[in-house]
Amino acid sequence: MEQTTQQPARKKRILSCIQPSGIPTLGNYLGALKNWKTLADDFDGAFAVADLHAITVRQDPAKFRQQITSVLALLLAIGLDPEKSILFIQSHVPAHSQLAWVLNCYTQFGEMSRMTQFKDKSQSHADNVNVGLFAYPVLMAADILLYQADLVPVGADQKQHLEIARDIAQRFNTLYSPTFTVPEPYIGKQGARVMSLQDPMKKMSKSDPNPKSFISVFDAPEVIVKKIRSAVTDSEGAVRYADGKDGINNLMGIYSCCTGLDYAQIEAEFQGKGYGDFKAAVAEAVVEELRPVRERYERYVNDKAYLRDVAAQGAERASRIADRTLQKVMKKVGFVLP
Ligand code: AQP
Repeated sequence: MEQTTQQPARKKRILSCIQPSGIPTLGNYLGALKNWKTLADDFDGAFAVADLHAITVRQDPAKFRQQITSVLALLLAIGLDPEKSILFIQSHVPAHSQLAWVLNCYTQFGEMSRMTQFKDKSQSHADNVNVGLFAYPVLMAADILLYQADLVPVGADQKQHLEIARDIAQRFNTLYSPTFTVPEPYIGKQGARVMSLQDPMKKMSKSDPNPKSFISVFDAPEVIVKKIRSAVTDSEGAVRYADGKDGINNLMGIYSCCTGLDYAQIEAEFQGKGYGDFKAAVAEAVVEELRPVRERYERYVNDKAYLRDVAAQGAERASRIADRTLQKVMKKVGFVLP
């Protein structure tokens, strides 16, 4: 009797990146990193330290070098397994810059001009509105398309960029022949959008010049307590989720992410209590949430040899996939291959 061998279904590939533009914040952690371990279990995951993206804003070389290593150690500390997922540093895979150049020539100036992140960042970095900042979404498209990623986790702020990556992929596929997988957004378990502790209308950002506005994932417990104690609230004094109470809403969101309680349960817990008690509880929950990450991070960050091995192995695995895609692209465009 003839036997049919059933191939196991290929897991979908998911790609996610984080910029080493500072020390990652509680926002990066609750909004993205915390979910990456689950994604790595469910999908074929590739996770990158997006150092090329980070130089769209001026970086101090010595600090930048440290931040890159630090973010790689953090990927290990959140539980990603380098044997299972591909963990790599973007600049170690030259195909990212090469494909980005090619894709620049398949992207219209008008499309890029509509990107809201460019408009925002060119206001906040008015002294350095560089071409890299403008072309950032094209590099992001190259990141995604090189790996033929099926899925990309996106927060609200990155939706427009994923749309552009899809448009570029479709355009190229139509002009030549199917080359790129057209990526879909991955809308996972609602990741929190954490806001600045000093200006809760603005998102918490690792490059914010005011360190009181963010909690870094490596802040010591006493620093976390101090920063939450000085978080902006309002004069009402009641812990409830409502329009116009951005500071309290933000702290409730953080508390909810760390404890799993919903807003009604939080309101019940703090009924009749003041903001002092509430802030102390939020601080304690954040300290406990970040404690295991910080402890594991300390172990990895000091093991330079291991980090070098992880980066080298990751770059090799990533390059194998990325180079295959780049070769296809170069051939279709008409370059003479070496
Ligand atoms: N405040 C936030 N709340 C929830 N999620 C957030 N992310 C960033 N800030 C928040 C998510 O973290 C992932 C990695 O982000 P990134 O480093 O690639 O870039 P970013 O969004 O520009 O992060 P920052 O901290 O604001 O960096 P800078 O200050 O350099 O611009 C992404 O999934 C992002 O959505």
